[in-house]
Amino acid sequence: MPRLLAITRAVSPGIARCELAFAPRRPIDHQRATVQHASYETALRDAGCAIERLPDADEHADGVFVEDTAVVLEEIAVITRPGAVSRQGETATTALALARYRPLATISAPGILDGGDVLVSGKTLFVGRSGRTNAEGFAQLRSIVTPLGYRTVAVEVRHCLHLKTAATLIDENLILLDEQRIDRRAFDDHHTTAVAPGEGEAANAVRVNGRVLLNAAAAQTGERLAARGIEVVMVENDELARAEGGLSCCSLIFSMAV
Ligand code: CIR
Repeated sequence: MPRLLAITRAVSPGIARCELAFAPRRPIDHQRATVQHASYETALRDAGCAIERLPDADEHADGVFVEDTAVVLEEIAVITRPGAVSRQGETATTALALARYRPLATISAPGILDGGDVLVSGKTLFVGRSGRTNAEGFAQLRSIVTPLGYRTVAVEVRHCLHLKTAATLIDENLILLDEQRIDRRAFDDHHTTAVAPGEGEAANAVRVNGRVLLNAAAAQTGERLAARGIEVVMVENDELARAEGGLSCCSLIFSMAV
């Protein structure tokens, strides 16, 4: 099994000033978010990841959501240009860290693209066209990855922040989906399985070394996946959920052995 690295970043004390697109602004308990984030890192370690924390970036309220700052493939890491202006400064430290593991490419203005919009399944990239990823960002990503043999498929995202807010690859060719927010027909050659009713937050999960880390608030979905033979680990994330962040948002996971 290749050694996996998970890049993370501590929760900023300014997290309550985060960007929000769909969720109402509510208080966020920094201490509680930090404890839940530490449990998340432990779950990643238990699943076989080494953890590398980026330097603290307290000035970036959303800095914990490192997923949005890059798209890491086997051959290359694409440093994004986040769609929220307040987040664009987050990418510098991600680029420094990733340069040790991959050649880098970058998305540049007027393109915007958030990593949360890019769902990678083998040699296919499903790319959300959301409030954070525009046509130019999509076109730049496509021109970077097409020569590497990847197919890019644009997916309309209107009812949630990012594509992966409501869709996760949880097994080979199988996507866990909140059908209220993302149309399953977007995933042409893939199978899909829906989250349990009322458990939309479960659709943002993390697949790592054959396990699926799932939002602890989604017990029924957990049972459904376990019944399919999938190893499920429940992880609490309700505090960062107030910042519209799910489990996948808090890491960039990739193989070090390239
Ligand atoms: C934002 O609006 O950018 C943050 N408050 C949440 C980002 C969550 N990231 C993700 O879904 N990949």
